[in-house]
Amino acid sequence: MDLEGTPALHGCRMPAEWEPHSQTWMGWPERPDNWRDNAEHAQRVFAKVASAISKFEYVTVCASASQWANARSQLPQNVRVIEMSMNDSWFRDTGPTFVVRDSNACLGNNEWKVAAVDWNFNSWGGIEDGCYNDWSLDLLVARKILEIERIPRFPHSVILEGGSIHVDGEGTCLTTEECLLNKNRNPHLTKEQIEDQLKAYLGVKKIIWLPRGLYGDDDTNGHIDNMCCFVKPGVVLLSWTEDESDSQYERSVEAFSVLYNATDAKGRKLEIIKLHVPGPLYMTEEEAAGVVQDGEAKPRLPGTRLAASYVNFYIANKAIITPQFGDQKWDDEAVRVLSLAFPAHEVVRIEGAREIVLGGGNIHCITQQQPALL
Ligand code: KQY
Repeated sequence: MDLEGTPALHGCRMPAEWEPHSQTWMGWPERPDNWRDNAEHAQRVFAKVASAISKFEYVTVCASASQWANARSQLPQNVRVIEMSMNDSWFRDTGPTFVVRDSNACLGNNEWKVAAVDWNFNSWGGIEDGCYNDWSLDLLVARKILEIERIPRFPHSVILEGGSIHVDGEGTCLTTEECLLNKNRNPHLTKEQIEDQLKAYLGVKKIIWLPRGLYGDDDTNGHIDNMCCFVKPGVVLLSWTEDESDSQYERSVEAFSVLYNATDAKGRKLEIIKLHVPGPLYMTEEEAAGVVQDGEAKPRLPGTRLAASYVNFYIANKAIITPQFGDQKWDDEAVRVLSLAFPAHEVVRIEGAREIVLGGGNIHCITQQQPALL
């Protein structure tokens, strides 16, 4: 069912990721021009992520017709596997952005409490700049999920990926200018008009703009979900490095200064927790050689700096699903920092997350939470 008007007009807000979920949605990787060796390594890591989350909440994995049996065989029985076509498997970006209507909004007997925004999508920048040339199936992913769940939909023409926004559930949205103001998304909209859209569709009151995302995050033009996220209202985690010779350094310092001087929708100053990046990590010859370079998708070149960050974790019910890159020192440090930041959650390590980074994102980018009906 399609709804008229905007979520804010219906009294809705996008809940924070730590609010209770009814389930997590994921896709299943397969395209050989993005995932090396016919996606065999990526599939193993996606299966690990789904399996880890499924210990804390329901998980549905969507796989194409030709991959359904393979996905079913690699995933545990408590994970639901359904058939869905897609161009790639980044459900943070192609899935719905769920919104909730809290119980104090006036509801009739049969009225809905959860709805979702179905944003427009152009493969992270369109034909010139984007990651692949045909995204027609991705455009239907959010709608199909909402049909399955019988959840009402707010269709929207604005191009926006879920990885480009984070909310605190109390009126504040974090994003980056590098992505949301990029001319390859919504060139006809000014910053003020984009703010108005975020307010109307996420139910937020205040937007904190970081200038840039993570160094090397060129696929997404600097999504916020690799750079900075909320831990709870008033507290953020920021991708950090102490190495002044690393190109990441000036981006982190610049973001720190914006966050330090910011206040949120409730007028609070922010506490900033630094989360050191791994590496730097680079794509190897062997990894690049495993990707089919067919002209349909962005080429993958050896020596490319990988957009690897521990901020790209996922908050499941009672668990933090955390990427690990095989960089012992910073992997352990990330687990230490996240355990302190989320004392009521179990921090679960996902080894081999490098395979997701090779495709251009990480655990947060491949997951999408559906809020619980409370
Ligand atoms: O960062 C994300 N939310 C998704 C990354 C997609 C990269 C496509 N190659």
